[in-house]
Amino acid sequence: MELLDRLTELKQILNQASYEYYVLDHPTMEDFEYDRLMEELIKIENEHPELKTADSPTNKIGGVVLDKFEKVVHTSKMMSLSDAFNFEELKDFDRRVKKDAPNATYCCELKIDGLSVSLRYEEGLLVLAATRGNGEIGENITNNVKTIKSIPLAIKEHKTLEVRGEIFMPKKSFHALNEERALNEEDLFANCRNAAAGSIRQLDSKIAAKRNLDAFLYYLLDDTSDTQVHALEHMKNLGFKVNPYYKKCNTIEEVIEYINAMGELRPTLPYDIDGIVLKVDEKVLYSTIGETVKYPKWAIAYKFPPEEVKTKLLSITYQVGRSGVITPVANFKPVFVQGSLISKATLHNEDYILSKDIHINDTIIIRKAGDVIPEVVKPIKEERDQTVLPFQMIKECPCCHSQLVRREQEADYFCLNPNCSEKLMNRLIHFASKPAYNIDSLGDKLTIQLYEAGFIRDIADIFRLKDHYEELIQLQGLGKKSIDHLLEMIENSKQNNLNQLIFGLGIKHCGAKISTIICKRFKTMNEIMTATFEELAAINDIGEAIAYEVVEYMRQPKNIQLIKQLNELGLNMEYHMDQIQENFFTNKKCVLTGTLESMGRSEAKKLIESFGGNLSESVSSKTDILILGVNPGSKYDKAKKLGIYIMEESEFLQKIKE
Ligand code: 3BA
Repeated sequence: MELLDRLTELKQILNQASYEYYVLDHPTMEDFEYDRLMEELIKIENEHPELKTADSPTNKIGGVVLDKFEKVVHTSKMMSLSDAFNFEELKDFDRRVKKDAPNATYCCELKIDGLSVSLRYEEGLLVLAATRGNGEIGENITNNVKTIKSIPLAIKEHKTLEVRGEIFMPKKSFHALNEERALNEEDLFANCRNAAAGSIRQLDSKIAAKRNLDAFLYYLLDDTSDTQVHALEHMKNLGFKVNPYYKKCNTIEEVIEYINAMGELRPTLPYDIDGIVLKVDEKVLYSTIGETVKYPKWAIAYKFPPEEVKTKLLSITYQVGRSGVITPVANFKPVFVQGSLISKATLHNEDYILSKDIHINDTIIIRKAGDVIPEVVKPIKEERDQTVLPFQMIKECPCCHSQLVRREQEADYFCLNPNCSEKLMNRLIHFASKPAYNIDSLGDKLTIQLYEAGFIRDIADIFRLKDHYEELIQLQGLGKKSIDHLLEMIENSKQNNLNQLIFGLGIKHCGAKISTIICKRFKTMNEIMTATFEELAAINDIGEAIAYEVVEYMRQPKNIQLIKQLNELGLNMEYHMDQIQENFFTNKKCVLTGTLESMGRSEAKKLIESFGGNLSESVSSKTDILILGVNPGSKYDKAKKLGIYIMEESEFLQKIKE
């Protein structure tokens, strides 16, 4: 057989097998056979690279490495969806729709918790995949999208079309990925959505290929189907993966039934959904009902309320923070909430517990606030039995047993004993932590171990560890190699900048930002130690409370002693400015509105600050740049009115790199 014919045949067989496996979920070929044919194809393409085409299944393996993502202008704007958080808001939507279109019916779909993508096929071949971006401009992620097994590289009919849908990471793959990252001590992804977004943003498509992404499509541009249900069926026939749980509903009551049923189904699904999407089924009605600049008025997203789980409160324990603050913690029977096993949640303070009337042994309701931090919603009083005990705040420190103090106007109790062991230990943990002195390899666990073994009592002891080499090697679980590495990291850290040291000391009110401001003004430790209250309070952003705490700290003999020792141990005591790499954002006042697809707000803030810029909450005439995320709020309108420079996410990412 001619080489070209064999090549065409191989591609056809493999693409068909892949479609049956990944889209239809109905395997027709043995893995072994698939691998064998794939190998044959790879071999031919390697020998004749000019014969490799866009629809070749070898694209699924990845391999293209980019240095950044190009911008893509969408052929038609990618809208967003307005939200409904309860059935009342959903019924309001129904009333608005029915006013313009009394005969409308609905197509309900699951709302996949992933990221939107637009796919362009030309003459049947996948030529472009783009993120939503700001709706008008997205990023070219074609090479990564080509590695997604269920997305066809070629469709049966040689058509030119555009389809849109959602890329997601299945729950199983997400858990496996996080497990692997935990082993490598890499940061974990908070949820499937972030993991999918992080994977699609890999510049090396070989990495994206390993991430096991998947996609559902739900929107075909310029489609001539009369209804959304038919459009979904049409997409299925074209070879796209369409989520099977869509349903036609004639009334809003039926929609609510569907929502309840899907809420039940949700925990059993292999992927995350965060709600359902409700669309008017009859496409002729779209133009009558219309749209706003941001979203169509014929569709809405109903968001599920955060998952709430019942469990038993076993005990309330107390932590002593580095400032001596006492934090009560709820310890409950471990439960799964939104995909992770949790057994503890902060109870903040005495008033919080009393206001919720929480008793020990109560059945309580847990949920995740902002999707990550667990919180106790309330106790179920009806389920109380004889075993419950009313809560009473402790009066003594759980660690050193000294009398606790609650000052007037304050909600927290404090342990005032300067030698309280847990307090000292938490100071050391704070000092070594990433945002503070950032001693690589001296993590929480090791700090606790070294503290409990008596090697370190105060910060200066960390830098004296090298004098105890022989004893350290005897420590359980630490090899010679890791001790050598630890000591090297400690030595290296001595060159850290002064703001890290000031933050690490743990002076009240002196967070990372304030510490840097103080260092910028005074430049050396000596200057800071001798700064007066007036000089400190005169600095912009530094109030009297902070100034008082700094002076108070620097006045105490034991602190003066500590700093003197740190100086003798060779720690850098000067602030060097050259740390800041100047770029576009240096000295710029930025504001962010909406959500960025590529990073969280705090990450964006850190980035901007690392270049000497500033990210603040609200738009004013002093704002230089408004960074535009997804679903922008009123800040967007205000910035437009004030003529402030508006920067899309893609430009932001670009400028950050320059
Ligand atoms: N349907 C997300 N937008 C969706 C086409 C419209 C739409 C969504 C949807 C605008 C989901 C906004 C971003 C966008 C394509 C614009 C869905 C889902 N329908 N089932 C009505 O499952 N997350 N998102 N995507 N165009």
